[in-house]
Parts: sequence; C-alpha cells; structure tokens
Amino acid sequence: MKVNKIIMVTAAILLLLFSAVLGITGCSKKAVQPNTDSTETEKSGNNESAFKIAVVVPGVSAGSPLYEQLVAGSKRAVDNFPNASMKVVELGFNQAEWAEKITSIVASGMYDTLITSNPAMPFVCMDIAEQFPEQKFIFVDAFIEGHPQMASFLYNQVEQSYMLGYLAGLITTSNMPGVNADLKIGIVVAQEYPALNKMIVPGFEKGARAVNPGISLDYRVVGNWYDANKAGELAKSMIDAGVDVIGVICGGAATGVFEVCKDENKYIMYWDDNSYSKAPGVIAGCGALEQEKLVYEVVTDAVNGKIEYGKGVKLYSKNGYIEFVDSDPHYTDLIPSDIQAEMKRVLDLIINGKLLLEVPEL
Ligand code: RBF
Repeated sequence: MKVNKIIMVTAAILLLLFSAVLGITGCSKKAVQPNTDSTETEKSGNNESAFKIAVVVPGVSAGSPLYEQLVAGSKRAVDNFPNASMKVVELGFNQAEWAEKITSIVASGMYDTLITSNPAMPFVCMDIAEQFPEQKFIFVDAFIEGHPQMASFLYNQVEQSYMLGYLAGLITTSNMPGVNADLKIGIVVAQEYPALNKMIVPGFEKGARAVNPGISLDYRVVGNWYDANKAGELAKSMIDAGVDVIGVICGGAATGVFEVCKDENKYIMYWDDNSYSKAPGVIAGCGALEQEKLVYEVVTDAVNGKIEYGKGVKLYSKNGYIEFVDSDPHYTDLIPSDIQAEMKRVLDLIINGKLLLEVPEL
C-alpha cells in the first residue's frame, strides 16, 4: 500500500513537471502571440525567447519617406506582438561604413531577421550573409532571388516614374504660369544605381515623351543624399537652361530644389509619398509607394514565420502598392482640370494593365 502511494505521488509530480515543461515550450522562440492592446504592452526586449528584428536604415530617416515608412511600418507590426521587439539602426550617409556596421549588428547574433530598404542592400549584405549563414535578411525596394537567407520585395518603379513623367510632359507643354516653350524637363538624382538607370530615369523620360516626343531630359547628379545647396545650384542651372519641371530623387537634398523652384515659379515631381505640403504650389505631382503597408505586412509575416526566404516579389500598381496622388487639394487646386483628366485617363490605363510597363532585368 505504502509503496503504491509513493508511486502515485511520484507519478503526479512527474506529470506536473511534464506539463510545466510543455507550458514553457508553448511560448518558446517562434510562438509569438498577437497583442490586442499594443499601447499597454510591456516589450520583452531582454527576454531570451523574444523575436527580435533589426530595422536598418541605410542613410537617415528624416527627409527620406521610404525610410520613415520602413521604421513606421516595422513599429506598427512589432507593437502587435507582446514578445517581439525591434531595434532601429541608422547607417548614416557614409556608404563605405555600411557593410561594417551591418556586420556588427549581425555578429551580435541577437536578431532573428534584419529588414532594410534600397536596391543596393542585397549586394551590400551578400558577403555578410555568407559569413553568418543563420542570419535572415528582408529587403524592400530591392530585388534578389534564389538566396536562401534573403527575401525581397521590388516596386515597379517604371510605373511610378512613367506617371510622374507623363504629368511633367503635360505641364511643360501647357500654358501654366512659369512654363516656357522649350519642352525641357529635368531630374536631379543623388547618385547612380541600376534601379535608377534602368527603371526610374527611363520611365520618367518615356512618360514625358508619350505626351510629346520632342521633350528632352536634363539629368544632373548631386553625389550624395543630403547636400541641399548643391541640389539647389543644379536646379538653378537647369532652370536657366530652360527646364520648367524637375523630378527629385535625392532624399533630404531635395529641399534645395524646393527653394529654387519656389523662387523661379517652376514645378517639381516627387517620388515615394504624398509630400505636396512640403512645397505647396511647387510640388505639382507626387507618386506614392505603399512602403508602410508593405513593411507592416512583411514584418508581421516574419514574426509569424511566414516569410519565404529565397523568393523575390515584384509589386505593381495593380497590386495597390504604387500610386499617383491625385486626390490631394494641393494637386487638384494647382493643376488645370484638362490636365487632371488626361492624367486620370493614363493612370487608369496603367492600373488596369492596358498600358504595360514591365520591370526590366536589374
Ligand atoms: N532614397 C532616399 O530618399 N534617401 C536616401 O538616403 C536614399 N539612399 C539611397 C542609397 C542607395 C545606395 C540607393 C541605391 C538608393 C537610395 N535611395 C534613397 C533611393 C531609394 O531607394 C529609391 O530608389 C528612391 O527613393 C525612389 O523610390
């Protein structure tokens, strides 16, 4: 009897221990629960079992909408999970230091995945991935396919750029205030890279020339993403040469172009988000990429273990990730209604796939 009792008590203790262990493994590393009350959540940043993501900004966030959205989308996603946390690292403008800075983030071994944004980043991370074969990387606004540690999401920048080029063409051929008869548009870029040379500039030019094949493009390079004075000087010299609409792909340096175009009564085409209010009456057209939404979805998938590494995804306007912002009063008040109607006609053609703008090999 006594022996039986001892056996029963031992069995009960073992059962309790076993269910305790099951309980612990039930919330181990990847079993992350969505948080329904994100503002009140105590983040488990120091908890060994948490899902951790490094949000790497290749530059600085301020003044670069895609980077601001990268951080905002990641935060909104991570806030939904009580045992997920993120760390934002800004790499700064010295690109020669980027690989070293990313290496030290990865070498810490702390992050389940790293997310970053721009078309150069898969290549900046290639050697680092080889050195750390356990590390996973997610790239948005970039394309890489077939690498088992990497997932990527590329916007069709030909579509966004064609939309802005088409409006630039309609403006430079119009009689809007400040517009001359020269049929010249321009673009101020920070630096050259394949997505710029193969999608953005050709798309912009193609859009403008669809309005009038006689339109020419004045192309200038700042040399970095922050020098607003230099960007302003380039804009001034373009305007002196007859340009009346300028596209800006130069991050924070674009503010220099805003000032000059305001003084000279010229117009700006802006990529990436609704930025009309940054220079009302001067920024005449904004493209928009739904980067905040994309990053929110992708980081949510990463926490849930649903990212398909090795895959490269291409996003088109028909998927809802690329738009032209034509509902903002800054646009509808500034642009004559016949130009708005013509823009709408072409936007519909692109979104409905009747005007095909393919993504080239990068
Ligand atoms: N875009 C920005 O707005 N700010 C930046 O600091 C910035 N840095 C970039 C650095 C590199 C190496 C590359 C390839 C692109 C960079 N971009 C930056 C451009 C961005 O990824 C995108 O191409 C444009 O904003 C057009 O959507």
